[in-house]
Amino acid sequence: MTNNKELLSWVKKWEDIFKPKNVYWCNGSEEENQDILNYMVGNGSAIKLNEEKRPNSYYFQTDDSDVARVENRTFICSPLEEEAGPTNNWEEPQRMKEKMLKVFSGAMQGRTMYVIPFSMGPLKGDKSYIGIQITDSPYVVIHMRIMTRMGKEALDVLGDNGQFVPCIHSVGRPLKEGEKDVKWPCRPIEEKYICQFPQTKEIWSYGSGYGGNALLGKKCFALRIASVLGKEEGWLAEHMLILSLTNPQGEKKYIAAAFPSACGKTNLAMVIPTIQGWKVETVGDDIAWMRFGKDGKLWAINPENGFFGVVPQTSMDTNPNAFLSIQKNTLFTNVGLTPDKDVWWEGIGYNAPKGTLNWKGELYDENSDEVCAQKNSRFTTPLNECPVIDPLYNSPQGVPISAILFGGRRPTTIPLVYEAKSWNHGVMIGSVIGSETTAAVIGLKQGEVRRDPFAMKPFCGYNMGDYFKHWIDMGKKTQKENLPKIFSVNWFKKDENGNFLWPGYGENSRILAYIFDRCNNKDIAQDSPIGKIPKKGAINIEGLDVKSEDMDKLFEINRTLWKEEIANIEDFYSIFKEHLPEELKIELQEIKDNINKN
Ligand code: GTP
Ligand code: SPV
Ligand code: MN
Repeated sequence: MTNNKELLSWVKKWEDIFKPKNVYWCNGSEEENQDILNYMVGNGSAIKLNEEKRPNSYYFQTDDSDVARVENRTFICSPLEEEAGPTNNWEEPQRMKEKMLKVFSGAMQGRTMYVIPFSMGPLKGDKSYIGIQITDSPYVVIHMRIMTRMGKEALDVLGDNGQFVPCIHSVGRPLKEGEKDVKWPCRPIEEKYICQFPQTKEIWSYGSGYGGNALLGKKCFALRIASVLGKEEGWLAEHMLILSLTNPQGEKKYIAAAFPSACGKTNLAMVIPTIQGWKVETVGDDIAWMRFGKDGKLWAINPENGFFGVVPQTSMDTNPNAFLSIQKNTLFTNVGLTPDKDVWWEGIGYNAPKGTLNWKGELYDENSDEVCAQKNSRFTTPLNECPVIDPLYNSPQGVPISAILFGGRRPTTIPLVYEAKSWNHGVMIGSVIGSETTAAVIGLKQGEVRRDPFAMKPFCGYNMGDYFKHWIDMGKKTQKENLPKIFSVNWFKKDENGNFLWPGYGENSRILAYIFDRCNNKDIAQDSPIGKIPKKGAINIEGLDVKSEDMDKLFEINRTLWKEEIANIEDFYSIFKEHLPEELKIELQEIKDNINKN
């Protein structure tokens, strides 16, 4: 299997702590995958879906307490609290380790301890990193197999002397001799821990089996730990989708976009343009690792190998490419289950068949207020199931980025699209992304606007003020003309009645096309107090069903609201104290002066 001494002794150490029934090294083969699935079907924790309707697809239900990331149980354990900064929960590393070792001790009794070697990024890519996850959750194993390059090949890349990011995970439910397992073993919310140790680049996770809490390659490694690696090594680990856009003349550009959780990354990454002759292809839908190449351009890879996407409202109308990506070879968690063993959810495009069960396994009643599919229910499917996957999605060099977009759910104030005047102005725009909260996190009051800088508030492994500075510094690493242009977008502006002013989804391609042309320096933008906005007529609205007064509202810059916005940003900035870069204060002051001018 491996002769990597460090790895072997590390696995042995954890075996002694967890005291599992046995240890299993994952090779990533189809046979192994099938064995684990069969085992889960056998013990009732998975259901095989109808082979005719959803070939090779499986269904899972979690515990009520384990349906999304738990931000209040997520900790950045750096030696000093200041290193974690004001936007993270902090605990001293040694103290946290002592606490966790108590609950880790014997936590895998009666279970198998799986050892999962995986690569974030294409195998052997010079931008890729190897991780090893230890887990007692077979659900995690089959998900890691889709979401990462997992198994023997990753171990081969590691070799005898390679370094890996150690990822420790237990659901925290040891089984006594003869005790029957529950369907979804986990701990109550207040007993869960999702811990990152930035100094030693370790991850320890306890008590949850779901999503970013448990698939440790994703948010814990590819964002929280990688953001620290990026700061140390001079690159960027971001909560961004990556797409390519080809214009009717056949010219292609790559765009990255940061939107907070459940704010439209998967949808935009796979969007089908409504405007003639334009094409979008997908590189990634959640995470981008970006560094400057020898040519001075910013090159991005998607470190993941699959999609872990929000299910509700996914349909042939809203996101056909996502819908087509989940027809087969897909794992579904917390959606509805039909009597003929297919899946169903709100917004799938047809009514629930009689006898459909909701995500808790109870009979679904369409007249009741209770949802059928949990709001953060997810599909897990390989990247190569996507009908519009970009030919370069697996390229170790990645793709050159021409534009970076920042957005969130903003019912007021923020126009449909505007452009930063400079890199530093763009960094300011990213640093103050705001969004109405969504179901992707447990424990937040829904529908309130919170600041989520760079969509990284839950995912930055160090002081967010220093992270802003890192972005400013990245802008000095190359010539100005090589820097991507930066834009703010907002698909979620609402009218007085609370209805979206913009149809969104496929129609967002009209904004992408405008951005594409701006990247070619087309003279279609004009100055405004907050940045560059499209000149009248610059956005293609042919065949679009939006009233012209609504278009005006979408681009309105309301000075009263902007004054409130700036005051709110000043409050937000104040939490970073001396970690807030001077450059951002200057950028904010300039906008403030412009807004106050007349
Ligand atoms: P994470 O996986 O949590 O990081 O989320 P995400 O950013 O990938 O969000 P996703 O694309 O899954 O979208 C989340 C929700 O936003 C879904 O319910 C979508 O239907 C909805 N949504 C996406 N794009 C749009 C849009 O352009 N307009 C509107 N109104 N809703 C959208
Ligand atoms: C997010 O919350 O941004 C996600 C889902 O992409 S999870 O993997 O659970 O973090
Ligand atoms: Mn995400």
